[in-house]
Amino acid sequence: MPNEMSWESGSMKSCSVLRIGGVGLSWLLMIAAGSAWADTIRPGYTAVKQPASGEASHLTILQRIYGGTWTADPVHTISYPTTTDYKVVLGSITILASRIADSVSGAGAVGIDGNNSGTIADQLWHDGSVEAVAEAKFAGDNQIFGYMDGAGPSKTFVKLFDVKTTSNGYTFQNPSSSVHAFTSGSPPTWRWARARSLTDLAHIQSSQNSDNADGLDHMVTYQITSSAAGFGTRYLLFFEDRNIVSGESSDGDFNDLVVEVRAVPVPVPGTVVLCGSGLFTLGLIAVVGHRRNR
Ligand SMILES: [Ca+2]
Ligand SMILES: [Ca+2]
Ligand SMILES: [Ca+2]
Repeated sequence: MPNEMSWESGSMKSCSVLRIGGVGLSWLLMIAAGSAWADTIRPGYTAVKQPASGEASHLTILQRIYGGTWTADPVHTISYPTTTDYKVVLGSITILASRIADSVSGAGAVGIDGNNSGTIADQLWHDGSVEAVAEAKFAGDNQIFGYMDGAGPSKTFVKLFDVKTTSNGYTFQNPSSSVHAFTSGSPPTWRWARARSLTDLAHIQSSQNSDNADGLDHMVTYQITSSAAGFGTRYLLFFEDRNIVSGESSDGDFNDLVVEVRAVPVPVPGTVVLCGSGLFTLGLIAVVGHRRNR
């Protein structure tokens, strides 16, 4: 990971809010970067590049999270660097990981509960109470997961949790997860975001391309669906934490931070919320030996 410098991790214990100023990049730079990660074979999607030696690919990460031996979905089988869907068959259970479009003109927001109609892109999200769980990290940089309310132009980053780990991989200290009820807007709308630190404004990137210092996509999304009872609809978010700007390069591997998000019932004060390995996943665990490491 030659362009992934180490970064001193801060210790943040509580939810923090930060307002981001303007990025001040030149118009020419934005134009040059606009197509840097676009998939030329599958228009509207961001191409994911092969990770550096020692880091896990999307295929490997899917297998680690959900179990089994995954294959590229024949409908969209194209080799790196590009956009690929995946699937696994585990006895009578099939799990599909289908990419959500990234940059489609006129696309709507993604419904966290999976109730989507028409064309959607992963830049904006809407509706509901959400559980977010860190699943993987392959980056030298510190990772903080959160969101920005609404569709902008405000870029107020709200932290949901620090991704607490001392090394690359799949093992995290608790609580590298969060349950949050979005309430801003009708319907509630937000952008997912990650940060290196709360003070490094250039490296707070959201799912909305225009929020980012290089104007590029920094999050690709798979919608995860399964025939397993109780699985519901989940989304796996894959972040790229470096910008394509003067003096900085990015490898475009989109595995620097991986977070699973899904709709959950609105939390009631005083109740215990079962995260990740709770009731929703019990059925699947029995079938695929689903491993959660946190
Ligand atoms: Ca995207
Ligand atoms: Ca990267
Ligand atoms: Ca990486």
